[in-house]
Amino acid sequence: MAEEVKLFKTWSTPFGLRVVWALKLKGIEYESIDEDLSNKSALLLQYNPVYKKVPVLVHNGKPVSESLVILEYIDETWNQNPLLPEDPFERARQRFWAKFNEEKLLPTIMAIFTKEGKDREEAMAAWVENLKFVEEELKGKKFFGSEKIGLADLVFGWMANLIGIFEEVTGLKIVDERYPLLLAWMQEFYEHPVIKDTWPPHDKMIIKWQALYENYHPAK
Ligand SMILES: N[C@@H](CCC(=O)N[C@@H](CS)C(=O)NCC(=O)O)C(=O)O
Repeated sequence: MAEEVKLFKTWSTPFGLRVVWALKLKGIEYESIDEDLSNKSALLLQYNPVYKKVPVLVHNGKPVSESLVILEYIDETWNQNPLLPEDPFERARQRFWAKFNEEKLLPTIMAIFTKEGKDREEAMAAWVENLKFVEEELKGKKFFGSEKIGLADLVFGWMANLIGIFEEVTGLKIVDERYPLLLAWMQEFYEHPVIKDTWPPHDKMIIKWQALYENYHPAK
């Protein structure tokens, strides 16, 4: 039976991009379905009734939700170009950094983007602390796993694009020269042959994030 692979996402979702990258790295053909989150389709609600979010991967009719779960599903289903290494300790490290991104980096960057005054300063201080750990982890490596893109790189991938967009919109310097290894990783990831043509249009992203920023920081 021919495989049927569908991906429900939006044009801009960083969580969906992770899945796009995993499928591309594995060379899996798929149909992309872009949702309008202000008017979610009946299929999205049927496939992801718990979270009602994108991405959802539907493989031969079976839906898988939550991007980290989807990445592991893809890796277990299609063995070529593994996202996770063989060694259990190295696998644990990749998962650790993925969890660190979700639990430490994402909430902090969103606080920097949405808050003002003391709350923003506290978020910035937490961000700087977190980046020190990332910088340390990247010592002597091109990617988190070493020479090849792996699961943790896909999870951190949003930084390669969104940090620049956030800097443009907020006027803040979010990743500075104190983190040369992270900056080099961002560049390497952004320009990777499998990744470089997948970024959403820059102008459209600026408009989207500018509008969100103005919602959080209305002119006084
Ligand atoms: N933890 C989820 C997060 C996914 C997520 O937040 N998706 C957003 C788009 S970027 C969404 O679908 N939001 C719709 C909503 O919150 O109603 C994952 O990793 O897949």
